[in-house]
Amino acid sequence: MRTKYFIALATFISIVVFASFTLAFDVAISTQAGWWSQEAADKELAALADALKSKVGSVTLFPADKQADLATWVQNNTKDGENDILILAGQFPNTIYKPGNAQADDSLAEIFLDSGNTILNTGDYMFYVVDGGGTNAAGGLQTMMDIPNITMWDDNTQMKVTNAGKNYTPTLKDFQTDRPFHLDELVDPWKPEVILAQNDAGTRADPAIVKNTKTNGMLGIFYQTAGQDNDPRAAVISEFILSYFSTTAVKPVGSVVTTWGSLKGN
Ligand SMILES: [Ca+2]
Ligand SMILES: [Ca+2]
Ligand SMILES: [Ca+2]
Repeated sequence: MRTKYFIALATFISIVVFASFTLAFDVAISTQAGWWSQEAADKELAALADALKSKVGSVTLFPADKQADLATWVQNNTKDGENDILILAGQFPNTIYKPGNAQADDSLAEIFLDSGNTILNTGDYMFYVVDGGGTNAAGGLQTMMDIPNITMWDDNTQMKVTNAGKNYTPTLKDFQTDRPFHLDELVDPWKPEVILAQNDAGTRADPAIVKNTKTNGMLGIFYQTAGQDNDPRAAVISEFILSYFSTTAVKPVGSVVTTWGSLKGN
């Protein structure tokens, strides 16, 4: 009887632990770096994967020669009922968006976004660079968001950490960004979702997450900076994902407390 009791207890404890710490979404990381060194990206993004693995559904790293596999991941995670996260490192893989904005709507990447998933970017201007060239230029972000005039210019824009930044990402400190989100260029249904750091006027932000309030798709940037290999990307991005998504994600907890009570009663 005692053994049975302890097996049951251990099982319920592992259910509680699993339910509390595993978030029900998947993460893909494209490691092809733009505007920071590939060596730093490989190291930093492996550290990011380590910080996330076992805490989210799955984490998969896709180097530059695995972009066909990345496209398969994007397709498989587009309409699976989860808000999955694709992380880019400053370049836009040509397998999920036709270079030169040749498919201004309904690319795999845009369908993924418009199905309520999230894309984050670090390094160069979001969606601008393909295989080392500025093939998409500003049109990449504009066609992905369907906002004709949005841009991410302004080198050395001073960012000050917000209260949300202190709350979600304790590692984030004030810094200078080179490619911030222009919050004053957002057009409905896009709205600021979480602003972790911004300029004094509140018009430029990085890191920042914006949301399409019609589709629930989200875009986020973290350290869109030139040649700053030492920005603490792994720490800040993992802190954000594990804090923000753990408070918004639906957790599969069930009736653990009731079960525990009735188990004790026996
Ligand atoms: Ca998924
Ligand atoms: Ca999904
Ligand atoms: Ca579009």
